[in-house]
Amino acid sequence: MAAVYRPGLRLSRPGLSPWGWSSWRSIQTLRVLSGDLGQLPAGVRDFVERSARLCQPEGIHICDGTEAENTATLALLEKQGLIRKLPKYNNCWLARTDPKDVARVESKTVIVTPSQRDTVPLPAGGARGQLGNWMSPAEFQQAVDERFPGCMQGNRGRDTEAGALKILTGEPVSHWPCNPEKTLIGHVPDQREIVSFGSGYGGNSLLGKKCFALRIASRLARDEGWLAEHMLILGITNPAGKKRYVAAAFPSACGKTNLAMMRPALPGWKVECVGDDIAWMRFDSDGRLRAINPENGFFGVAPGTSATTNPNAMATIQSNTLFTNVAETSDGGVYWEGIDQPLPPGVTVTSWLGKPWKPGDKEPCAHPNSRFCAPARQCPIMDPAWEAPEGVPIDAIIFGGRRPKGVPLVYEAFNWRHGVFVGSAMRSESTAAAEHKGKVIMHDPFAMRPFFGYNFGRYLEHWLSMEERKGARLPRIFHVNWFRRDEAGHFLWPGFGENARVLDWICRRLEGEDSARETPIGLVPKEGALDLSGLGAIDTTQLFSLPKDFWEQEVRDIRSYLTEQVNQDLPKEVLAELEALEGRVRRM
Ligand code: SAT
Ligand code: MN
Repeated sequence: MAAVYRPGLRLSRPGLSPWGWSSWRSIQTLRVLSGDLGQLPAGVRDFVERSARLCQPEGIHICDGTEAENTATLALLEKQGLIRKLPKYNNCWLARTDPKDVARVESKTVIVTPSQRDTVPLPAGGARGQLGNWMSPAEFQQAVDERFPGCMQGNRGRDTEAGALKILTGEPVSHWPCNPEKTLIGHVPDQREIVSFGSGYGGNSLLGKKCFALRIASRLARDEGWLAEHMLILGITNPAGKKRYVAAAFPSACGKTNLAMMRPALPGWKVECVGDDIAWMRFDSDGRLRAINPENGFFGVAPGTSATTNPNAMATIQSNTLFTNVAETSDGGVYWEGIDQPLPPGVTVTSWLGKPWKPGDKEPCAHPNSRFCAPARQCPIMDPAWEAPEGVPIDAIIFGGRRPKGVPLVYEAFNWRHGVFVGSAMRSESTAAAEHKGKVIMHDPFAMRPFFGYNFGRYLEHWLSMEERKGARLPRIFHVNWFRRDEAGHFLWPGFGENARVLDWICRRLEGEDSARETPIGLVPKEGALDLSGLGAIDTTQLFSLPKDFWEQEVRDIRSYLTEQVNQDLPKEVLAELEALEGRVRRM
């Protein structure tokens, strides 16, 4: 299965593929180092053979997925100097990548369809589209032809590779195999194909993750009537033993993994984790929305992870974990910003760039997007049903963002259609890209902006259509914001384990409790309905205030984003929800 998503491999047969195979140089024999080509299903074998003829690797290794194979692969990577052992833990490893290959590259991530509008809405007034990148089949064919022929050939003195060692003419920059100038992450949804070149970073090269489980799967889901979403899934049990499952979508830097593994601060409550990043959801024959996590592990951001912010993640990564671009301690451990662990006397730190580092240095010791990659089963609070093929029943969907101003701690959508609008209008503060100054509030509808596999307008139609499904019991939709600040810049809400108090209110709403009051933007907890016992002073007036001038500006921004970016493809129902919100804000 893994091979299907490997760089350059295609699922289609030659006769059916629009991409030409004829120009590939043929090689006489395919050297199979491990496994038996003859044992593969005919389609897979065909695919491997054609890919090998194209890329010309020195040998072919057919994965068997065994522990022995894993051990041998780690040993090989260690020998090649690509990873090093972290002796402080059990079977943990550190990879330091080329500093140019540290994150997803959105500008080089494309969806290939004959018609541009199948991939992206055409923005109004010639504005630059922000909802994905389209590439024509002809341009894509050319890009593939420029990159793949012979790309796995060793010892050729060229700096091109996809899986082979980098050999530069001149000083080697790093042993990390990558080709940042030529990186391309291509998706061909009509053919269910992914073609990835030039990057070893998780989101670009673990093709079962964002490429398949979100981009290709969102298109499959649209065709087949289900949902592939950028959502965590968690189970929450109240002190009386009543359990509910919720799914939640947050843009990056909003603490998705922390919420998925939360240790509730409310006594008697229990949270269990089903997944921290992706949810595949479909209605079962009883009309319940059921979710599975299609992943086997966690690929989480290391900086900021600590025994305080996420004790369960810290427990998960003590063994069998591959770290990338974190700092290393002289006693064979890992280190990063916000790990919240004092360095033992005499222990020194080497930064992700391989330089000596000490606390107080200006540059961070770990790359801000440094990661841990660990098996999900090691998380102490994995839900007993996390691998259940039928999935877990979802009662609520939570959208959220990092909003320093104006957006209350929690509100509930009036109904499904309003909830779809709330998802479309999601925004979040992110550390600005280099070309911006300071922090900016970015639109990130459904937290899916970099992951849509097809036109976002049609995605909205697909979500709206769930309402028409016969017998569907639609989950309730909520919006949360843990990050509101007061005038002095202090957080108004403690967050982390205390977020269980918000989940408690959501669960009580699901039970039918009359604990909400209507506001122009949605339903918020009635006075006293949020359990704040033992929390000390919380300024609920500020936490839930809805400044008219803020919301006037917010609806203006949402309108210009949706009408410019989604333009002709904006469903009339979503536009109607926007107009209804504008009217309510006007009357505030
Ligand atoms: O950057 S990745 O796509 O690999 C991980 C993530 O954003 O969830
Ligand atoms: Mn993600």
